[in-house]
Amino acid sequence: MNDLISQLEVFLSQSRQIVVMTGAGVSAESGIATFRDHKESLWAKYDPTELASPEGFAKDPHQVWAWYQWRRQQIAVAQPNPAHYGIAKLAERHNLTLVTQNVDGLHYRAGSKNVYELHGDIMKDKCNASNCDYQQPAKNFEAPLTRCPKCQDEYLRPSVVWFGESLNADLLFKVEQATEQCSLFLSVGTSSQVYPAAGFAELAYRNGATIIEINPNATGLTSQVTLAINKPAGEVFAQLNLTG
Ligand code: BJW
Repeated sequence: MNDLISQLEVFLSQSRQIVVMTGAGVSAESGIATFRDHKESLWAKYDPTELASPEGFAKDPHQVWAWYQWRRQQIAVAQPNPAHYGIAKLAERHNLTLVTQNVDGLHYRAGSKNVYELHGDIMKDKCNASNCDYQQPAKNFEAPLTRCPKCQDEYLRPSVVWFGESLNADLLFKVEQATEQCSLFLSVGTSSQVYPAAGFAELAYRNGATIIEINPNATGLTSQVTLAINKPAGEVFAQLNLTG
């Protein structure tokens, strides 16, 4: 482990522009369940790919709403871990773009600024109607499903990106630009299975950037990385020298 940390420190110190892409694994040590490697929770009982979809919401809006309210309660009491804090600290001394697939806001709570949240923010509600722009911070994590107060047409839903829905085009453009310019792409705690997010590491690879992955398990990206650190992200960042 010490040798891997030293190698990571060397790569970081030599890099002009860094993109950090995080996924659910970065919040695992904060007690938030990941999507695809959890055996013992609600995640095992229900298929997240069905719940996190417009079809799932249309089929059973009350169940999907209850699932998100449960997750909001979990996230509200969770604390950022050394990986969130370490990434925020890295940005103080590097030209770093932080991109996350997570909707939990823990990077912001750890002090990161300008986080590109590709899949939205679970702590906001929006109207499910495509022609209504109503959005508000979610305040009551026990409240039942309600109709949109503005249009009354559709239900409110969490302001996140479900399967089959488009990501924000401006955000994608900014991430693409940063990825094309980076010399180091750090992939932390993502299974690299969900697109377009997973495509950015591939783009960085094609452009000749160094790819480093921090993940206890191998992923589809692992064969393309220069350095794979098969350890939990919080442990890795806790050992990284982030001063100087
Ligand atoms: C640790 C750890 C520790 C554990 N430390 N690590 C191209 C090819 C094929 C398909 C597509 C494609 N382009 C688009 C698609 C379709 C689809 C897609 O990608 N499907 C794939 C499943 C095949 N994509 C979409 O639909 C996207 N929209 C889109 O592209 O629109 C245009 C379009 C539509 C339709 C067709 C074509 C184009 C939207 C994707 C939205 C994803 N939304 C979700 C839910 C968000 C809201 C919510 O939270 O409920 O986002 S799904 C879920 O997956 C969530 C996550 O952000 C995302 C990624 O998961 P992540 O973060 O990687 O988590 P896990 O659980 O998979 O992995 C955790 C990892 O952590 C593991 O590797 C562990 O080992 C590791 N780990 N502990 C470090 N301590």
